[in-house]
Amino acid sequence: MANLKMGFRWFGEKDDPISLAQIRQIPQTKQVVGALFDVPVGEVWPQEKIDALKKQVEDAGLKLEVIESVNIHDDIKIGAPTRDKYIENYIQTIKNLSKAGVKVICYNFMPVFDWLRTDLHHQLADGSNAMMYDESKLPKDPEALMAEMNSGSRGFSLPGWEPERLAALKELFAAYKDVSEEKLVENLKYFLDAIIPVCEKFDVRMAMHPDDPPKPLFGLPRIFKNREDMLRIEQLHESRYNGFTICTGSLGENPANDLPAIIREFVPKDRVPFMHVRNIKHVGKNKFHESAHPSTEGSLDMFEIMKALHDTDYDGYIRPDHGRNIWGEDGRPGYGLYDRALGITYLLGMWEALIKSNLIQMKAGHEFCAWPFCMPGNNF
Ligand code: DNO
Repeated sequence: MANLKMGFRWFGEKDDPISLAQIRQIPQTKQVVGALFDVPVGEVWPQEKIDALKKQVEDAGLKLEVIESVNIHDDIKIGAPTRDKYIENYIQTIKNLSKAGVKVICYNFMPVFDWLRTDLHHQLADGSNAMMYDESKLPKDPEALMAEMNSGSRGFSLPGWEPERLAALKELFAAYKDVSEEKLVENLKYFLDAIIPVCEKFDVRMAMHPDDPPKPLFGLPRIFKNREDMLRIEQLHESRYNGFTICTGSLGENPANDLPAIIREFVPKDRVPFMHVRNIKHVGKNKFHESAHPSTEGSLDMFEIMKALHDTDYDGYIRPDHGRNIWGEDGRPGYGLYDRALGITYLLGMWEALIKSNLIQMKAGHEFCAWPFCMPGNNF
């Protein structure tokens, strides 16, 4: 019987208005999905800093088993001659994280920009606000996009938008000039071939995050957009340590992506150590806003997503993803407390119903699984 490990993303004491004590009060949520945000991309994460974060999390009664993200230096994605040095650093970071008991590293392989939106505070009819993407409003000039993201963030750092890295945006774009989709895939393979044997030895699973939005933008290639891309990536290095974060919101931005089918295909292959589960609402072509988690509020069928996880005995890590800012909260775009906590309660409510209805069927039939041992957080 599947055993969900529910988590909550946290940006650290200095940079997150949400405290660990608050996270501790969200029912059934034991995992903090954390990171070191003050180590420049490409450098080794020092053991003492990792250990300090772990201690802080554990002192609050929580666990630190998933890191999101250890970002990848652009030289690795570009395939620059200096990449080996950065890969060595990455390997050392994997070893250090493993020593602290980390089991999963979420990462992405998107050139230049991580996720992007055209409005970080789109006003919804109910008075809350959420992030929005409207391709017709996407500036042609990446510098203009960067300025909009920065001003929209209202002083919060945005994950994957490191100002020091993006300061030289023109140079960065020039460095990617010859990086085609094929080249980017080759560079991912080079990276995976170097790190996955280390991950196997140190028992840390890599969980690649989809591109968000899942399409090429600004002439930059994107290589994790759909099921076909996942098939290609999993073959680059055959190992359960070369896995995916299935982010329902990111993949769901393309209505052609059938999320329950993707879950039903890749979870049984043991390639999914981490799930991001959130909803979005399509409001036009290439136009969506993020929404509250329930199916009624967006375009994704969240029950079918959870049912696919249940039916495939998913027992990995999971977290709610971007929520709205509600009840007067003016938090980091996508990462307020209240709406993500509501999201967790909704997801776990469905999970309980899925488990109990299955138990009733099993009891009526032959097998028996003693409730409540099958609920998240209960190892048995
Ligand atoms: C945005 C996040 C991404 C994600 C990375 C994973 O809010 O979904 O920044 O963490 O792409 O590497």
